[in-house]
Amino acid sequence: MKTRDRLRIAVQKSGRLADASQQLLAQCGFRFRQSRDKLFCFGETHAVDLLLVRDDDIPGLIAEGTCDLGFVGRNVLAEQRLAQVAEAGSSALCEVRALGFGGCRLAIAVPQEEPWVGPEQLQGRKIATSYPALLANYLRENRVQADIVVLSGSVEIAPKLGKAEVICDLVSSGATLAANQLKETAVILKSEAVLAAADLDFVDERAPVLDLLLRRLDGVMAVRE
Ligand code: PRT
Ligand code: ZN
Repeated sequence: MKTRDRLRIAVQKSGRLADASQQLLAQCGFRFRQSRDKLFCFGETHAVDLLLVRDDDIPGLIAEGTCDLGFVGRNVLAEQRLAQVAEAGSSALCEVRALGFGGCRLAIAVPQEEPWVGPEQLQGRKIATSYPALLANYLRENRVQADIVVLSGSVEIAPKLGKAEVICDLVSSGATLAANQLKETAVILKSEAVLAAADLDFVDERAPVLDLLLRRLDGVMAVRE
């Protein structure tokens, strides 16, 4: 097992979770100095450093041991966990805490004029998504066979482009679906930002820092509730 004397946390560099992640760490009393290239933050108050990355890279950085923890959407963590299980038979990735921001849901959306009776109406359809593993799981659980069309972005315009009739995408206000004449139906996953990790049985100096971080996070979350 690798040893290190500082805890390393992956956080989103820019995007929906970036500011709230850094604010939460600040509320926990952790202060950082950002490197000139803005990719690394050195912990000034505690032995905790941040790596600023794309959210999609966070589970992989944790799984390979480059980072010990990450602040990432449950949707990204769950998708990559399932992909690892499919590929390697198992995954050490796990959710340590829910963080109470970045709330959204991964949902099936159908054309507005189509009545929703249940998952069985997805049988034989083309469904566009950026979350193929989570969607495949949902379809399997509901004994439905459908054609998954994997898109890395702009999933909501797939029906207009004729790539799929139905989509499975993240929704928060619902405005994007409405603008594309789609409506939300089944929710596959309720998501929010989470603290992700793989192996937390540290035998080095990271152990006391992790304890402190978790205690402070729990304290901040309790006050926020
Ligand atoms: O650059 P990087 O890869 O790091 O960022 P990204 O562009 O992949 O992710 P980003 O910053 O958009 O989202 C990061 C995380 O925020 C997601 O993984 C979710 O956990 C969470 N989150 C919360 C959301 C939303 N709400 C959300 N509404 N992520 C995306 N959306 C998108 C959705 O895909 C759809 O296009 O917003 C649109 C729908 O929003 P409404 O309000 O119109 O319903
Ligand atoms: Zn991303």
